[in-house]
Order: sequence, then structure tokens, then C-alpha cells
Amino acid sequence: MPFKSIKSLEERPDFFSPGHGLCPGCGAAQIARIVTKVAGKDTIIVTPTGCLEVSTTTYPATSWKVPYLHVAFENAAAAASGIKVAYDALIRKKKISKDANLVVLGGDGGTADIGLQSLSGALERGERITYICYDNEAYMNTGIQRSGATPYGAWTTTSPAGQKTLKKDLMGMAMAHRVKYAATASIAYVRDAANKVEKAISLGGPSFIHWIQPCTVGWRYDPKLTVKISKLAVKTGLWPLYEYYEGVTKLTVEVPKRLPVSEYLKLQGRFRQIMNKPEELAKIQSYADGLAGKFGLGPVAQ
Ligand SMILES: Cc1ncc(C[n+]2csc(CCOP(=O)(O)OP(=O)(O)O)c2C)c(N)n1
Ligand SMILES: [Mg+2]
Repeated sequence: MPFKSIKSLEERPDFFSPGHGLCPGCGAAQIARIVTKVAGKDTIIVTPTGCLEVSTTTYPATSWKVPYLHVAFENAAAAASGIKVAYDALIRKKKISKDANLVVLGGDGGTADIGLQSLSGALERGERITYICYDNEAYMNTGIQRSGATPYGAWTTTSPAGQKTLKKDLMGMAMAHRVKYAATASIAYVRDAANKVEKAISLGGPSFIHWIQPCTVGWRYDPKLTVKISKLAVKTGLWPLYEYYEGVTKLTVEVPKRLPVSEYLKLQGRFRQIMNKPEELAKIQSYADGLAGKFGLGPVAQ
């Protein structure tokens, strides 16, 4: 059932507890809370190594009120697939009666780079799992190194003059595997995101959600701006909110008048070194224009 209001989501029980060690304003905490609320109690969460895992599982405490598995960077999708297959076998042999939702929450490094091979395998085999990439656009947990998902122009400790390549197209990769369902999400649009998680899980999978996750430390901004930045990513066309189902892509949040990309970039210290370089800004604007043309967003407001 789709969420008609944020209130209907808010009324659901929480399975992600406060008191974790994620930074104030960290978008990953909000993603974890929304995902577990929607997925409910009959869910198993799998995470590769990364900020979300390290900060929510400091032994002997845990933030997860559902079964949770931490696996190596390379194999989160394979581990989730294996658990699902084990469930199938136990149900078939009538050893258990209840199925479980298998949801992976992987960072961009664990998804776009190091775990990509096992993710591709799971998507191609048609595993009934939901893989969610919380994308903070760098290897944050180990000190802000660039990943394949770091956007053009962004500073990281290993791209000090700004990233020189465009962000890897993870949605394109998922759709090329002909997944059951794929979608993009932003915490500034909670209802849209919650409905996508619900669809991804209820359709059975393989499903993929690519969720932008502002990182206060790595993106260099004031923690109070997390939701604003999440919204500006959408309003500038750099993060179109859309879904893919049965071979068709559909925009889920219209942007009739886009804002210039500089509105998004100027709030983040990681783009400081390119803000006075018009040719660099033009490259990022042209990337956003390309996405806008592809997904049907409006023109930049004058
Ligand atoms: C095979 C392997 N390589 C490197 C590491 C070290 N490592 C642990 S967390 C991490 C960064 C994770 O980045 P990402 O997946 O983007 O998640 P984030 O920390 O940004 O949330 C790295 C490089 C590791 N644990 N295993
Ligand atoms: Mg990351």
C-alpha cells in the first residue's frame, strides 16, 4: 500500500534506534530509519563495511532491531542472495513458515566499486533482494577518498584538485541488468522514497535504489543543511527522482523550473576550488542539462 502521507510512515514502528555514532546531520541515519520503518520486522539487513556499519554496531551495542549481518566489502549482494535462498529452502521443507525481506544497505564505494561484481551477479541471477546504495560520493569511513561515484569537480583527499571524471551511472548499470525495479531517492522527499522502498520490496526483486546521501564531513557543509542540500540536488536536476519498472522509466517528482547547479555546489566546501572557474561550472551544468533532457525535467529558471 503506498504511503499517502508522511504521517502514515511516522506511525510505523522504528527498527533503527537513536544513540548510534553517525555524525549529526548524517543522511545515512535518515535513510536507515526510513528503510527499516518501511521494510518492517520481517527483514534482514545486510551491510558491507562503511560508515553506516561501523557507526551502528559498536559491540556490544547495536542500532538494529531487526536481524543484521555485516559482511566484507566485496560480497554484500552475494550474502543477501544466499540468505534468501536458505529461506526458500527452509520454507520449501516446511521448517519455517515466514519469509523475510532481504535488504542490503551499501555505501557507494561498496556498491559502485568494490562490491560491483557480486551486485552484478545477484541482479543478473534475478535474486529476490533489494539493494540500496546510500551514496555519499566517496569512501567516507576511511577519510574521504574518491570513489567511482564521486561527482565531477568534487574535492576528496585523493582528488585534491577536484574529481576529473563523471560519476558512474549506477542506475544505468542496474537497468542494463533488466532488474525488476529500480529507483532514485532523496531524504528531502520522504514520501517518494518510502513508496519506492515499499515497491522495491513488495515486487520481490532484484530491486535497486540509488539514494543520494549528503555527508557533512566529506561534503564540507553545516549539518543543518542536509535536507536543503538533498532538495537542491533534485531541484538543480543533478539528482532526478525517477523509477524504472517493466522496462519503462518514469519521473516521480516533477521539476518544472530547474535551479542552476551553482545553487547546489556553492553550499558545499568540496566544490570550493571550482566555484570561480566558469568552464568547470559549465561542465557540471551541461551534465545536469543532459539528465534533464533524458528524464523530462524543465529548463533552468532565468
Ligand atoms: C576490501 C576492503 N578494502 C578496503 C577496506 C577499508 N574500508 C573500510 S570502510 C571503507 C570506506 C567505505 O566507503 P563506502 O562504501 O562509500 O561507505 P561510506 O564509508 O562512505 O559510508 C574502506 C575503504 C575494507 N574494509 N575492505
Ligand atoms: Mg561512501
